[in-house]
Amino acid sequence: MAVKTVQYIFNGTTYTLTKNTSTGKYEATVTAPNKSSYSQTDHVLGGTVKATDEAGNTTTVDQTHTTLGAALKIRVKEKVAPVVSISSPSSGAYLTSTTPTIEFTVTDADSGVASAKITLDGTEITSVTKTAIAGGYKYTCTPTDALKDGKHTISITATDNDGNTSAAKTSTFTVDTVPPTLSITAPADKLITNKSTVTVTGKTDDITSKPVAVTINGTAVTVGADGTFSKDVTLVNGSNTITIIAKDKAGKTTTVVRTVTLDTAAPVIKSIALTPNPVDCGKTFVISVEVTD
Ligand SMILES: [Ca+2]
Ligand SMILES: [Ca+2]
Ligand SMILES: [Ca+2]
Repeated sequence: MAVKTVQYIFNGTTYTLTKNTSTGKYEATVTAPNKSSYSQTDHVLGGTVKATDEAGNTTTVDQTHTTLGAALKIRVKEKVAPVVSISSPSSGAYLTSTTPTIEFTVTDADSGVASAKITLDGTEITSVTKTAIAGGYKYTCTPTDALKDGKHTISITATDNDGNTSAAKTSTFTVDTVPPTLSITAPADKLITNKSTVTVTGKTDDITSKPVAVTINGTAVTVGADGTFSKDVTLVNGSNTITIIAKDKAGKTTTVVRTVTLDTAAPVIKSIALTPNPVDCGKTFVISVEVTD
């Protein structure tokens, strides 16, 4: 009556245990697999212990054993946090919507995504739609209340099924619902001039998303730090439409249109008549001139 061998079959490998002379128990040091046991039944890995005596009798116990089985079940946990990726709004984005769609994904290469938490300006959004993607989920939500103009920050953390929580992933974006201001100081609307160049001057500003970009008839002009701009526009004879558009970083625009008429042709004097002619001393006569332009 002597034990010959004690073996442990675990995760496809057979380990031969050695007797600890001080305790009398059979032992081996086993390296856990590199993969989480979360996907296994009850999230644990089983195993088999096989004892053989010198006479060749064998006793086998595995995880299904009524009394000893539970002791053979081991939970293997991975240590890699899930990966959070914010699809929108992207960091630095300028938005014109006060209820922008927020979309992000969470994936985990091993135990899988257990939960995700999103806060907007520090307040959790609890109504979130979740759809499965490869390795995790895509989450979609909108702000609980309409956002005010200005900067906002979303922050997302996620936890996997083995309890690993990601560092917070954040995105700071700007909501801007107000178009820029635009005032044109020159030319006056409906100006009539004989100069073939007119200087367009004005000033623009925006509360939320400066700098403002300005175009005149589609051509970008330089805008100073104080919002002023000045640009010569060449006129053609007749009516000229000058369209000035100011656009903030969110894409909100304000448009001003000036109509300027260029007239370089001098008037034509076609006829002159003095009536009566001759005229008596001290009496009146009428001068009548025919002029066209
Ligand atoms: Ca993980
Ligand atoms: Ca704006
Ligand atoms: Ca004329």
